[in-house]
Amino acid sequence: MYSVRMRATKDEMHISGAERLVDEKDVKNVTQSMIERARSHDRGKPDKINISVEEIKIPIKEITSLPINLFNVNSVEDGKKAARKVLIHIGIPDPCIEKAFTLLENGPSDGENMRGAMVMNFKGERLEPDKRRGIRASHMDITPGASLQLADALSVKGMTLHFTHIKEALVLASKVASVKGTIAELCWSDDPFYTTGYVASNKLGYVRIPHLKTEGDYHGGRVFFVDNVNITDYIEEIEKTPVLITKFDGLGEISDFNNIQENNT
Ligand code: WAQ
Ligand code: MG
Repeated sequence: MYSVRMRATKDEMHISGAERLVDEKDVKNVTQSMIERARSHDRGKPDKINISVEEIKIPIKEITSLPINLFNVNSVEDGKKAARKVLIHIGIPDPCIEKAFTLLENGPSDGENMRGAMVMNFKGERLEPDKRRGIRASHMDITPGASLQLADALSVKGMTLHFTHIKEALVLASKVASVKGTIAELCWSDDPFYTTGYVASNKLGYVRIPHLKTEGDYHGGRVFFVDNVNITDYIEEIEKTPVLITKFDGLGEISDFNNIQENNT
């Protein structure tokens, strides 16, 4: 298997990125479609596209995805409240939640977005060594079979339009949740026209929240909330261990937060 990764920039500013784990025979097609995708992104046309193709020489960890739970809200205010409630339910301390929101809302890297994620412990300390770059979850993908299960579930809900976004975020969140020490993740897009975000955890799955920022806002990012980690080992596993999702764990809805179903897998 090969890890194929793409990163597109304009004037050294991040525009888009993508990655796959594929058989040798698929490397050519996948690189080509990544280049096409990089050149038609909402954030603008890149002036540089990097593609890396790397043979994977260590065993690939196979996992089941997190289940998706739709938490439907109608405003950014309600969306943020929902995300806070979910994080509290998972056990993230309040001051950490406040700090995470403030950082993501204002751009965690001197007002700019980071390329990667912040890592925050339960004292609210940021553990990522490079505060501009953050840490990058990488070397992960989903099998065609599991991807089809996801596509079917989304189509039942009339959400096919969001398939690609959801798939990529679910793959990342499932890998991150599978790494020892991760308690939760908070994310929303840096894409100004994509307002959906999520709170992911082994406890409650991938809780998808349609409004975490207002349209036109180009701020976005990720926070991995961790407890009891050796940061060097943690980063190594998030960035380098190959993970393949072989099964999709289903799609549910949260209508009443007080009756929220815990994920016991
Ligand atoms: N590892 C860690 N952090 C990353 C990575 C990565 N591989 N890729 C992106 N980030 C960080 C970085 O700070 C970006 O600015 C931020 O996350 C957002 O990235 O409909 O599209 O690719 O259910 O814009 C979530 C909702 C969409 C999907 C998330 O993120 C849905 C999204 P984006
Ligand atoms: Mg983006």
